Amino acid sequence: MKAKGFNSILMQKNILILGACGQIGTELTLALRQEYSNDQVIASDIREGGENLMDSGPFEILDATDYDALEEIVAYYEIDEVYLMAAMLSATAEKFPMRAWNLNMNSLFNVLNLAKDKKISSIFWPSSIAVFGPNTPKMNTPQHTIMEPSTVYGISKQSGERWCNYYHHKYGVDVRSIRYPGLISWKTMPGGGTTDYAVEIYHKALSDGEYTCFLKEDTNLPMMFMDDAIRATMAIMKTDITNIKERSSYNLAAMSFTPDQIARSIKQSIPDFTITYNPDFRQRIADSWPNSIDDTEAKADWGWKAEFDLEKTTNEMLRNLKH
Ligand code: AKB
Repeated sequence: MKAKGFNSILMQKNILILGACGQIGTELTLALRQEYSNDQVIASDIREGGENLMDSGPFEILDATDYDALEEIVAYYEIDEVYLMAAMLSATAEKFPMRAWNLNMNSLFNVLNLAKDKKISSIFWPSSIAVFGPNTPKMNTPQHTIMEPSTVYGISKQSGERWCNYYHHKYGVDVRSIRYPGLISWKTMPGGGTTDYAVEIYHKALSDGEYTCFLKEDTNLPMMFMDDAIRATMAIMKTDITNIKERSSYNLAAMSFTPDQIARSIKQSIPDFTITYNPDFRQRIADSWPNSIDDTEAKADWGWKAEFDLEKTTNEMLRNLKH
């Protein structure tokens, strides 16, 4: 086993990211490497990622559903904290329900059990607005309300939240979670989500000057720019344990918009940009989700505050993707 050396003397924590090559995982790894040190943040995924991720610190090929392999990496690097970012998202999960359930649930049980057995001390696990369903109040959806998700992904996220809550109360596991809205970023493409249109549209606006949207023009969904999502993730993990009152997952909000509104905001910079609509199976998923989220508890408990609205997001996306 690797000697911990100065790290343990200085009581610094070692961090493992599972699913580090995905849309959130990539940016989270880079941000954590800036916050801590490159050597303290171990990136892992079932495939290799971009150069920025691979070259800036340790990387391991690791399947989050393989408990033995995971346990070995945790022991080797003397991991304290795990961020479980590996998951199958809403649109892909509808096509492969059992694969989605197995990946989303087995990976979660693996990290929960590592913490239960005191092999790691804390976990971040992302939930989603997908925990809500057609019977949930759509506007300003509260923290505690009717959920009844109607998608495979949403069912796995709601179950995951119940298990996190259970492991915390039964075994004292320090697992913290956020219900992410749709995330908009320029460094890594999302994959297999219903909110992915809000990233694709910027790429297509710049490359083709037009975009065919797979959701209807008036589909209003909660969204967030990636910088806000990363800040929230790091804030919830850094806050004192006594501030965490929700052990299922926290509602989190920044903005809500429709495809028509995002297209209009792009037109401010690219006046010739055109959008057409060709809704597919993802429309039903989107229709089952809230229009906007009430994140009073995250604000009150650990000081959450969003910084990016639609205009700021559009400016950042177009500026960075232009290069
Ligand atoms: C998806 O669209 O599946 C995700 C999510 C809202 O969790 N972006």
